[in-house]
Amino acid sequence: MEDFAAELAANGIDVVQQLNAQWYNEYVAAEGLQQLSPLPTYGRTTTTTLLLGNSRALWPVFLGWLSSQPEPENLKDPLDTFLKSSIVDVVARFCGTTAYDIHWPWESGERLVSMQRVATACGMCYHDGETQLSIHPRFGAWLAFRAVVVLDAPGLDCPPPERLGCLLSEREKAAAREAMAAALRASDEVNLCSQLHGVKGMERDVRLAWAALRDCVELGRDERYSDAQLTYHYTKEQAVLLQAMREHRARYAVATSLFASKASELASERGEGLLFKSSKRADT
Ligand code: B12
Repeated sequence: MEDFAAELAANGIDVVQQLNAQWYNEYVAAEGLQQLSPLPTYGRTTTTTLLLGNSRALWPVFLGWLSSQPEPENLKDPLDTFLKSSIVDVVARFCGTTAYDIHWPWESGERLVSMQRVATACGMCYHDGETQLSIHPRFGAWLAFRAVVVLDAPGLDCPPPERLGCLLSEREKAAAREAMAAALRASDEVNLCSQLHGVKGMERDVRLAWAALRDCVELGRDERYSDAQLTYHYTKEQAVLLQAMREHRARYAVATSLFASKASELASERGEGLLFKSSKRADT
């Protein structure tokens, strides 16, 4: 499991939480949420399930991947493409011949999984009714869910963990209530789904209003997404993304040249001609 988590983290998916599918199924049944189908259990009494998500750590990895694409400006839905291909690839390698099923946050109908309820059922996050966000003890409101993977394998041999208690103070809740009302006022309430999760992305004032709601949560403020990440998540504007990619490339180039000059400085201090000397030594 550690190798699997490390590989996902290398792809920017730095939050991996194991649970049993049955914990989620029992929770949504107890809440009477009939619109949510149970997760598959493969006929087992406990079934290994993984909730995958990311913090701000995703952004530089994603920009690195984007820079390596032959025509980044011509990619359709680059973030979803990157996430889907990395998750599918790592999960397929990890599972080998074991059957599995990946649920994505954008699926609907019988395939709809409430990612927030999964996070609550496994005790990873507190679901806050004022912000309608899952709050993580470390990342606060700055966490997104990317997939739920169910494997045909026995799960954890223990009861579900305790649900996390409230992580917000009364002051934060009051601020969130106001911010939610302001965000709803700034939005087109009839078309909330297409405006907030649609292909087009949010207008500037709408985006700022929803970001202000997240800012009401004090926990995890240091984990806030960078301005570029936040703006891109909300607006999906290609210009924002390409600019961030160019800045990332420039930072990477500076870091690489600093590293190279430091390495050659150290080598000359030791009287070594960096690559030639060491390859000669390997030959002898
Ligand atoms: C539909 C949806 C919405 C709808 C909810 C409206 C509604 N009442 O149906 C709208 C369009 C308003 C919305 C908005 C946003 N969402 Co949304 N949304 C979803 C989605 C795709 C499905 C939720 C669902 O229908 N669950 C099924 C029901 C039966 O289960 P439930 O647990 O009872 O779900 C309810 C709550 O999720 C609640 N809810 C969730 N968000 C919001 C926002 C508002 C304003 C309200 C009133 C209710 C509400 O409404 C759901 C239906 O009653 C999930 C992804 C997923 N598959 O879980 C993301 C998800 C919940 N959204 C997310 C985010 C980040 C946002 C936005 C910030 C937009 C964005 N692009 O970043 C905004 C603002 C939310 C905020 N609180 O700040 C994240 C939350 C991450 C977290 N840490 O909690 C999720 C998990 C997506 C993800 N990939 O991570 N969302």
